[in-house]
Amino acid sequence: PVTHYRKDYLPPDFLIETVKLKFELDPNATLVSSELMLRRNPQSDGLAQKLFLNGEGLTLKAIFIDDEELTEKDYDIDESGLTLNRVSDRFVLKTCVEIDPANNAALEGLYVSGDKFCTQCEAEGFRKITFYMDRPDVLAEFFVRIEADKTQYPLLLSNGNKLDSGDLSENKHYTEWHDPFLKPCYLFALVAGDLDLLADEFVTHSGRKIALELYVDKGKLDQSQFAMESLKNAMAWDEKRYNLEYDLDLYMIVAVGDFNMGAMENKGLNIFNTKYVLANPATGTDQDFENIESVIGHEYFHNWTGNRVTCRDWFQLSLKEGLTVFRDQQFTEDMRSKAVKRIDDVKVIRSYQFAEDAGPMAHPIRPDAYIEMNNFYTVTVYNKGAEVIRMLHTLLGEEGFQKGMSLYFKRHDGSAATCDDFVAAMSDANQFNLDQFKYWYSQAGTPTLRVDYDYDESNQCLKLHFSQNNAHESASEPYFIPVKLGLVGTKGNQVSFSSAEFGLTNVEEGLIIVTQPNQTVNLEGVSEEVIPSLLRDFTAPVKLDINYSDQQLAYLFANDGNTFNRWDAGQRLMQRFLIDEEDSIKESIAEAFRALLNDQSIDNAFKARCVQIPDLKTLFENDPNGRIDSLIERRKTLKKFLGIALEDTWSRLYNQLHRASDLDLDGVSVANRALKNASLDYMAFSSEQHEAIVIKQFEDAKLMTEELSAFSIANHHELEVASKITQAFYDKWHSEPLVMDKWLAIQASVDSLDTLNRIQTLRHDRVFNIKNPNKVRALFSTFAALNFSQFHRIDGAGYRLIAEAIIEIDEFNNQVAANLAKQFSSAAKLDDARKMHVQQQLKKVIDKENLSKDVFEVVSKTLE
Ligand code: BAL
Ligand code: ZN
Repeated sequence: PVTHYRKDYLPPDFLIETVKLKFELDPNATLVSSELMLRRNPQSDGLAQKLFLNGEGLTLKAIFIDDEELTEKDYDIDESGLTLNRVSDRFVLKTCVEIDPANNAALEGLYVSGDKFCTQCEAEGFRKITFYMDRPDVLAEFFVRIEADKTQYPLLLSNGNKLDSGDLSENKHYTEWHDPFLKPCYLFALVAGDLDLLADEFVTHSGRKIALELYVDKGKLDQSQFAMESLKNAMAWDEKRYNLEYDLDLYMIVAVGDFNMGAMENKGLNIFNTKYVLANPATGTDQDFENIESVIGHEYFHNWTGNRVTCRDWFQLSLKEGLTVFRDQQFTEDMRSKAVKRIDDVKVIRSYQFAEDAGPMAHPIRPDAYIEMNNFYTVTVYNKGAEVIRMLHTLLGEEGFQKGMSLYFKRHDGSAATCDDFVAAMSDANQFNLDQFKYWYSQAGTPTLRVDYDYDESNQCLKLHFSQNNAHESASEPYFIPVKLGLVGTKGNQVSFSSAEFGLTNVEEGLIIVTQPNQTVNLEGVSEEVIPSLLRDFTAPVKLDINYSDQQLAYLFANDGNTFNRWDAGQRLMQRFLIDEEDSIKESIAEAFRALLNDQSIDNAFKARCVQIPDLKTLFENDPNGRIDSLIERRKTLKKFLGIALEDTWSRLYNQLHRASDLDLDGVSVANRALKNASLDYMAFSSEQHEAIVIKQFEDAKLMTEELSAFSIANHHELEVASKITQAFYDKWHSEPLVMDKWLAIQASVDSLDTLNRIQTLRHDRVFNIKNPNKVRALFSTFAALNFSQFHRIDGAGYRLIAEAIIEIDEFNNQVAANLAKQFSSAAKLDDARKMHVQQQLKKVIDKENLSKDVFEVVSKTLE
């Protein structure tokens, strides 16, 4: 396989001014006619005599240049595309190709899902539709005509505005579309089918009326209202916070059941995985609603950060993804609880991104090389990318950040830009030197920020000694690290401080910047002995290493004025038991929980986060020795201990918060349910009545959050009633695919020796379909990611299950197979016995005939 390097970027030799596409849709034999107006790129060296166009799996039917049919000597075709052997400065290329969407199980390009046609072109799927310069820096104006059978496909959609439609002979019809905004081909979309429509309208701040159309499978309209509300909220939010208005007159979203990603921001025609559209209170959990709001927002926000300004090349993916994730995080923070959202986002960084940064696929947020671009749609590019943007926001403030955004759009609207362009706009708009900051873009790995401190009472000075340690080989330069901090006094008070160096005068919270490998920061005017509360709100994606005593941690958990750090202190306290094996500390944890849970002034959503024990992925990542068996055992021990020690508290909370009739989806109700169900989970270790309570909650449930919690607790605690509940859930929901995904996922995550057998049975159930990515993720990815004990079984059977699934899936869907292969990324940290099993299984994978480059890239790096 070929490796592509960022340093090799060259501008395209030709540009495409306009694209005219005609689709004659047929599941097995769709004809795609294309007419490209090409001209030499004035920014190229002007010497190219040949032109290469990407094209894969296309059967060429006709080819013309300037209306003259080409002969075989005029062009060459191989498995990657078409080379035109003699080109002039300006010409029109016409091609007609045939493709087979019904047999496209890779779900990339044009494919059939259910009985509709849809597309997915990012990153490089357009080349499976027609011959084209499939690269994001070629921006063109698209005209699209779609023809299809009128009965089967009454709806024919593409990007932009509908220009025309009408009937044709043989019961066919057509529509014609024009997208006035120049776009790269990865944003092209087409949908054809027979769908239900939820229509609405949004009036922009300048008074323009935008038609909103949400298309779902027949019969699913009762699950589509929340997505529409989310869209309108997102449109209003982007105007208010970023002053960004929608540009076309029509915004369409189509939900499809077979989709590799979560959703796709195609201009004016988003295509969504049903998982991020469909939900009503009976079918979707509180978490589902939050996810839908966030993904609808994310794709909408791409209209500016991604579509109006796109990426010059795929190495710049974080330019649009890091920024848009940051924007969707802000949206959720503004719509819901800021502190709780921050906790949830940091958990993703700590459990998934830190692990990726420490594993074989580690890469900077702007990668330098790839074999298969699809492998780089990662938590690093997306979520660490968002952390890097958040640091800019922290450093420049809301106003400075918005000034930077305005300059970025002023400079780059309608074009393809780089990460450097973005940072330059931020820097220039604020006259803020970001040269050192840019190492966040070029270096991989998670830095550790070590802090020691001493207090000089006579001078009222607190000295903070920082040292940065950047573990990854690519990270030789020190980072520019913003550290928000406060000081907690002995009476739970926030103690003020000053710093001449950082322009802070008598503040209770302030921002300092660590730039040196070793650096001392003096805080003056500190009137008493304090505990420093550092990296508040996780102002940088680093591991903070500070040597608090157990008492200090418990104290911060009870008293830190920053909600995020308060939660973090609780997590650190639990790790003293889980990783450091301090047995005696479990009493203090129970005490701290009791105080927290009895405090009426604290929000229940926050309480629910605090009582969650760190997950095994995070613990494994944090444990220098990666002791799987000990971590699993100690986590179980702690949970059971807390269940029993706080028995009365859990059951009091459960009874207080349990309101069978409470169907509301507002923040308080969601928070109450989260804490109530966490309580029930703990109660299952003690209360004699817990089984009866679980059954009652399951039977009475009107909300999926309630029903699923009961189902999950019954399974995870292996209650006697578990199999009955599992069957009842199935009987009720077997015809709702998204609910069946939950049914599969919970069973796959049960820590029981029987789970492997269960998975073997489930994969033959009629609700399972290995060609559907949601099903694969529900059963196999959940098992590998969340069922630590069974995936890492010492006999290697968990690894075998996943390796065999990878081999099977790679036959038809390389992306899904490669994502599953990433589940082995912790291999290097495993003990010898497990490592040997992983290697054995991965060797089987790499020896597979016709292994995709997607899986090859992941597995070969893991085996290195
Ligand atoms: N651009 C791929 C899907 C997303 O990040 O929105
Ligand atoms: Zn995105």
